[in-house]
Amino acid sequence: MITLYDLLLQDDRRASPYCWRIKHVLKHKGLAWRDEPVGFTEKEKIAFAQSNTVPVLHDGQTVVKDSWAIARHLDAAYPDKKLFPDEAALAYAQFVAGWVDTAVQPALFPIIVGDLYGRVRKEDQPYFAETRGKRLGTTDFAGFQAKARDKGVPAFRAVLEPARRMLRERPFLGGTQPAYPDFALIGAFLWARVASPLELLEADDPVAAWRERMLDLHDGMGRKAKAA
Ligand SMILES: N[C@@H](CCC(=O)N[C@@H](CS)C(=O)NCC(=O)O)C(=O)O
Repeated sequence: MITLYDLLLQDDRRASPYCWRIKHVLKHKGLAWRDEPVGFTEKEKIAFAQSNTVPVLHDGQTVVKDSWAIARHLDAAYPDKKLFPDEAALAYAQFVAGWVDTAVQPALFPIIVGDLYGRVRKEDQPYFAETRGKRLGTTDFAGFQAKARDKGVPAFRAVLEPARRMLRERPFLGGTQPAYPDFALIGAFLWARVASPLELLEADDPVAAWRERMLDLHDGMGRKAKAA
């Protein structure tokens, strides 16, 4: 039995980009799992894994924290439909995941933070305000977001340029089939979709067409998730 500890927002919304990566990996491999929702202030639920963050995966006797470690564990434990068949695939996936972590998600955060705060569970809002307020230097998240959008939306689109160049020539970052790089990037878009009604992309952007393909995967798993 696999249990995935997943971040819980208001009205059962699930926004965590890192958890979305793992849900895509589980579906890709055809694995069933039990979902365990964790609010921002319910750290006791993941203390057994010595983790402060989700995703945490409990797979039989094995406990794994951190999305990259979880993806590697699942690929080793369930070798069907390999994500990382060789060192080149592993290296490419690690690079794209690192780019999403350090460039794509940081470019998204300022332009959705007000909407995200509005969807955090009421009981978790003081925690979010304290932790994210320190990062941004303000707890007026709506005001911060409004100011950030003018420059922030074009800046976010510019960050996507490497993916756009790839997707002009092939349907997925993985080539003809979706792979871990696609799961990492769609995680960021699902975070935004669940948290905010802001349209991030121009209609004719190849990244927008790719996003539609990704939302259709696995019987529309991403598309069916409660959006903002
Ligand atoms: N490097 C970690 C990052 C995980 C992470 O930051 N998760 C966020 C949710 S998206 C979290 O649990 N935050 C809890 C908090 O801020 O207290 C991974 O890849 O799993």
